[in-house]
Amino acid sequence: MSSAPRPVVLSGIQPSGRLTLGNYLGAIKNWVPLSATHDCHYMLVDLHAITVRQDPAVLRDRCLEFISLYIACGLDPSRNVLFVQSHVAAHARLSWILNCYTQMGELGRMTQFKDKSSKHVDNINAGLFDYPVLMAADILLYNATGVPVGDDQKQHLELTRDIAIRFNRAHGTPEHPVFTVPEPMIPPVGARIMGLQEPTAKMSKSGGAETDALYLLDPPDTITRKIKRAVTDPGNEVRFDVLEKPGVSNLMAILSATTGESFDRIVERFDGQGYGKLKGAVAEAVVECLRPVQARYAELRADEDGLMRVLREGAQRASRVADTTLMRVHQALGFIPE
Ligand code: ATP
Ligand code: LTN
Repeated sequence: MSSAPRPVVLSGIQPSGRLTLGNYLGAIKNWVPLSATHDCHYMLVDLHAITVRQDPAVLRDRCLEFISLYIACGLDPSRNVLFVQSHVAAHARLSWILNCYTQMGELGRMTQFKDKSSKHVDNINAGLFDYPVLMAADILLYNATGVPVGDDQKQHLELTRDIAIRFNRAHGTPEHPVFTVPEPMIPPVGARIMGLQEPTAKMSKSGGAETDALYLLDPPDTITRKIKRAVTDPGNEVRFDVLEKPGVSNLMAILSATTGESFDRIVERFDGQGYGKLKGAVAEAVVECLRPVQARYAELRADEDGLMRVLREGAQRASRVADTTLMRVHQALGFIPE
């Protein structure tokens, strides 16, 4: 009996620092349940990571750390295609083609480009500018219908959709589009976790102060200490108000995303109790949420041969889909078949 094709999702994270609670709550946590209903592809985007200088030995180690963490967070390699972007040549190949369908002005408007180029003034390279085109290639190669990401990636997703629609108009027909136009899948809570020291900027795995981010592999006492020292706001009332109370609102978002408790319930529970009690509860919730992940991580990271097997198999499965799309694009462009 043939069953209808399942919708496809694809997402990725740059191995450009240590994974944070923001990466987990905004992205990975939401990837896990999707394998029940979707064909899931999750990458380590190492080609994207080198838009900022990386130390080669650290990058290699980090990729193995990330893949272990993906699995430890619940991404079973038999139910999800887990792979490294640079292992699938079609990403770089499609990216070149899509460059010719993207305008300089579109890329210049990307807020991530503006942020990163102001942080890395001595290395504003063409790859940093072109980053969203490679991301569009990542997504379009797999015919992804949905892309589960945090809120900060919405603008890149909109550009991907524009590029796909433009290419389809030029080279497809309404009945036979070349590319599937993807939709963003952004979680309602935890979509943007902010820094603990700077709650008006997102918690980031690279570049921020050590105490600004909670890392997935931080020991429990470090997590507790960082949360206890998180910046809060004047007054002592626990209430969700991103403008007036960015620090407290961020702690509430972390608590809600880790325990499932609603904002109303949190306000009720901490009414008249002050920030100290809230911080204690947040610390406990984060430690409990990460405990099983950290335990499983240690076992997985110790088996490097096993991790390499997962990556090889993932690359083979991913290449089959990606190469088929690339050949369809070549045909649409009039390139002589290989
Ligand atoms: P970098 O600091 O190197 O730019 P990053 O921590 O912003 O990295 P990315 O690799 O750019 O992480 O993003 C990976 C995924 O994690 C994306 O889906 C992104 O939306 C999500 N994400 C990153 N930071 C946060 C955050 N603070 N809150 C929620 N989601 C986040
Ligand atoms: N740009 C993304 C990482 C990324 C990605 C992708 C996310 C690269 N390729 C494809 C989803 C789909 C970021 O989070 N900074």
